[in-house]
Amino acid sequence: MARIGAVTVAVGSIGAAGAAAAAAYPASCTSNQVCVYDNTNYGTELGWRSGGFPLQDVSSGNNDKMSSWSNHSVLNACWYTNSGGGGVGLQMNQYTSDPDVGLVWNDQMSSWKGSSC
Ligand SMILES: [Ca+2]
Repeated sequence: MARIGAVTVAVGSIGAAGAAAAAAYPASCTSNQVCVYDNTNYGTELGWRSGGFPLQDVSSGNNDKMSSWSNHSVLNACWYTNSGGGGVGLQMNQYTSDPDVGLVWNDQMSSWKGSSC
């Protein structure tokens, strides 16, 4: 009896997590926008571009500050640790958000584009 109960709970948890991930855009990142934020959990919006935007450097004031992002567009996007698409490129998949890029990649974004890496 206890075993059956545990299985039921596990299935329910998977369903809830999947639904939350699919709808997890910050309110500030509306449809067709790719948005980047200072601090984790979409703390302060550094800026946004429409999906498919060309490669460009981050402004000097926003350089090396990004800690979270949201891609609310149909196209993949990419951010780079150096200007001009240099350094390491990290994908921001279509219809995906990341509330915390992690310690290794925190405060490194220097350029980005609205297409795959
Ligand atoms: Ca950088």
